Amino acid sequence: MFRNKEAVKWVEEMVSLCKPDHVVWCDGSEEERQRLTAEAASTGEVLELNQDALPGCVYHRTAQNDVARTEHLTFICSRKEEDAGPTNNWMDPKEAYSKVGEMFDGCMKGRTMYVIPFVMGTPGSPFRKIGIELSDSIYVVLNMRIMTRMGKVAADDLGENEEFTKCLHSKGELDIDRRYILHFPEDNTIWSYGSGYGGNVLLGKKCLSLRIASYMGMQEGWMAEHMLIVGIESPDGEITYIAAAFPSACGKTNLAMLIPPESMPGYRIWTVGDDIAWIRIGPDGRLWAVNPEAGFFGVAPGTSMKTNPNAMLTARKNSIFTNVLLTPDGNVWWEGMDVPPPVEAVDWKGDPWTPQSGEKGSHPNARFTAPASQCPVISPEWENPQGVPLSAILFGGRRAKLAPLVYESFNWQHGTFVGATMASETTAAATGAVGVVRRDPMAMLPFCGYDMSRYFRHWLEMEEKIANPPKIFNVNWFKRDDDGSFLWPGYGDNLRAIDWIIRRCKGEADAVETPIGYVPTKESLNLNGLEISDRALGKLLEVDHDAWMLELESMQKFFDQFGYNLPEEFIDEQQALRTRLGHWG
Ligand code: OXD
Ligand code: MN
Repeated sequence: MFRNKEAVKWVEEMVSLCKPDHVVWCDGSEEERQRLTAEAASTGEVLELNQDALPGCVYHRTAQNDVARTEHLTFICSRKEEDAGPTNNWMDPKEAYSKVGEMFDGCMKGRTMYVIPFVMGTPGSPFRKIGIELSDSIYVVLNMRIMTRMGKVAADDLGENEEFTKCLHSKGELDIDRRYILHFPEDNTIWSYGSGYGGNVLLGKKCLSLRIASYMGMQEGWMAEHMLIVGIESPDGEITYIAAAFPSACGKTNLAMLIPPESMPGYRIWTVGDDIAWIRIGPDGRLWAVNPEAGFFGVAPGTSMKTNPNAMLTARKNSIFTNVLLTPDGNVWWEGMDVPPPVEAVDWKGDPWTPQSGEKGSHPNARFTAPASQCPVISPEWENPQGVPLSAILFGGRRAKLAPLVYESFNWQHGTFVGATMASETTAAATGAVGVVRRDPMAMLPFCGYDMSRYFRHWLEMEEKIANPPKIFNVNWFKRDDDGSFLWPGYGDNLRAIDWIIRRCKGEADAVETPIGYVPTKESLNLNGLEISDRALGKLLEVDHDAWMLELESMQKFFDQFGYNLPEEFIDEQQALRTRLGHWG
């Protein structure tokens, strides 16, 4: 299957390092899936679920210390420390290869190494990237099979000469003290040791398609972003594409598959991607976005037939469920599934569980891995090698206070500043405290593969190359009232804010100019059929002068770490915001 000499040579080198008992070259066939599933089932690595209820589905539990991305163990190993920037962990590549090389040495004795060629993007597209992951985990192979175009198709696409990303993974001992996720941008190489959690080990996803690709994009003049992509069809049949960056577990999958409220007849949603966008300038001077992935790795808890029926339907077959609750009849359940819990079951840790036990049955970061092609509203354009043209880019996060429901930035530079000053309450997708506000520029803080101040400059420099830039907006579905309750219903009703955005792009919706940007007038939002008090709406659209003054100080603290490397444009934007607030207050 493999003609690529470079690939064969590299695999041989890694085999002599890791010393597996066997090496299996994956072809991505159905026969292979069945064989590997049976093998993993025989060792307990996966469990076959009830094949009547969930055909082709399997279940997996990770180690209890290995349930989320471990940002403190994730490193950018650029040759120069300053190229990793102040927001990334850095390790000298020589030290990294030697220290973690010792861990890889002999780590696959008694195990099999799977060679997984994969394509991120549509095979044959000039914009796709090819990687080869070597892993000692069948769970990884089965996930990569869903999340990427994997096997023969990738080996064929690679052909003889092309560059590919060298991805090496071993579960190692699953010991958190011997866990490292290393990126070598200058060598187009990723090493992941000691974890079995998706974000750390499905190396095509965060590691290649964001960290390594963001570095490639900076060099090659395109952008790799932590964004969903969705097409919104309005009642006149026109489809407008938008991309939206929200931090992990803030509802990208829900927005990408949104069901329009009944009171908005004629609208349809077309999913292109739920997590990653690769964005380039098209011949028409617009930005065009592709989803490099082939599947969804979605957060299960909170996903239900009410909140995201399309995700539930997508994951009904040929899917993998990780760290959810397992019912006695081989089915799955999680908190927020909106069906009664089983009377007794086995929880994500493998312990007996009852609804009375007071413990969560599934881990808050439990996941489903499901093929994008099974999504009932997958866009007919989702595999278009050229991507889809973007009319708007949205930034957003979880903010109980401050950020209004939606506002539009004044221009590209201001929009870049809005993205760069994004903040959000932390979630269970990464280890560490949950619910703490942290700055997360463009939702890329954990995923930018190089110095973030250079990344900001890359965004700013794109401006003059984009003849027809999309408009940039900020949204916040999570604003709370003084008693802690959410002011906005969220989910399907988020289409009302999106609808305003689309009409703004067409110059058809009213707004008030405020110091932070254009905020909708109450009348300009389509609120047909929505019960919301005038007071709540007022709070949702409010721009609180004093709170924004404090926000300026907090932005400053975040920016301070970049020192003189912070783009001057951001200092200008901060000053301009301060002046506008001064005139307004
Ligand atoms: C993800 C994440 O899994 O952002 O998409 O953690
Ligand atoms: Mn993500």
